[in-house]
Amino acid sequence: MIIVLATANQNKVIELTNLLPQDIELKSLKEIGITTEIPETGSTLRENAFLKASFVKNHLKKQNLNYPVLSDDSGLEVEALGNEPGVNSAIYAGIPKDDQANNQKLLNELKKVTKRQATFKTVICYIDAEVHYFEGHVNGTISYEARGQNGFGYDPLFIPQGYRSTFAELSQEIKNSLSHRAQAIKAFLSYIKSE
Ligand code: ITT
Repeated sequence: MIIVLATANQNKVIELTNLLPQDIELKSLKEIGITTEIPETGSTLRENAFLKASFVKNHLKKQNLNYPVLSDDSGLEVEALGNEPGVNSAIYAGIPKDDQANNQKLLNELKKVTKRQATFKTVICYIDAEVHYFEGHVNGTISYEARGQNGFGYDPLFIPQGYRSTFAELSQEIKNSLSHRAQAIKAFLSYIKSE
């Protein structure tokens, strides 16, 4: 089985490759000839996940290719910030997206805040003959400073519930056993197996 991954984020590609079984062959956007950025103008993770997957599906149709497409839209919801940055997580500190600037902005916003609960969410949109959605989330807290070298994005700030370390301090294996993305992929895999 071949699936096209509708993401330009190399770190997501790495995680998804580790989370999906090896008998699924993954194709990147580059491999199918998409090199421009796909617009994410939706107001929810679900809408943006659909925009990315359907953009790629339409591109494939024009080439008479019928591969299924999988996209991932993720966001960090911080309780004390009214669930921001949420759907705007990628461009929290402005355009172009910059992980370090996003983390710095989040730390600044939470400078005097002790209530640091947050939830990381992923919505996967999978388009085969139909459109399917799979969701995952993980609860946690935001650390007081960036810690760790692993992962990407907000990983240096996100401490999953039950741990003292940030995702960036934990191994990829541990992150992949409990992350928002892992939960969403688990739901996706049970759909694939039922097919
Ligand atoms: P694509 O849209 O091309 O898939 P993106 O990086 O724009 O890539 P999102 O819109 O889903 O993806 O990104 C939301 C933001 O959340 C972005 O800043 C990511 O770096 C960050 N992010 C996503 N998944 C994450 C994870 O597992 N750990 C930490 N940060 C993550």
